[in-house]
Amino acid sequence: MTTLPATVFEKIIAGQLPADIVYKDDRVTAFRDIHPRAPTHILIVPNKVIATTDDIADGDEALIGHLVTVARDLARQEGIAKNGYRLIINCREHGGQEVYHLHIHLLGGRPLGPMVTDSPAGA
Ligand code: DGP
Repeated sequence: MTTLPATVFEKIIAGQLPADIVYKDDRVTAFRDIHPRAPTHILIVPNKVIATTDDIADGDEALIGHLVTVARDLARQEGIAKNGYRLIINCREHGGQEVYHLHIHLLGGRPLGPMVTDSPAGA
């Protein structure tokens, strides 16, 4: 069995790497993104390791729902719920995933523009 190296998010959850943590409970940790793309840019991550959305098990349904309700509550707390915001989960290479520990990006505080940048290759 191969043991994958711990990601930076595992280290943040374990308290081994500093981060601006805005919420934590026994299932979920949320902290501000180190390279914010919007006035509010928070990452909501499960405390247990799930590498990508493709690695979510059927038994994780309640946990994934919890990630979303935490995102909803943080959006209200940040004062961005009324104007709206965006939740993003990137998966693997084509999704642009950099850190292989499942996370939801909560982005808001300004108009966020088109969902995906158009490219000549098209959709
Ligand atoms: P993604 O591309 O979806 O895997 O996004 C990963 C995000 O994680 C990216 O926006 C930058 C953020 N990030 C990477 N390393 C760190 C870190 O050490 N601390 C914090 N707070 N965020 C990080």
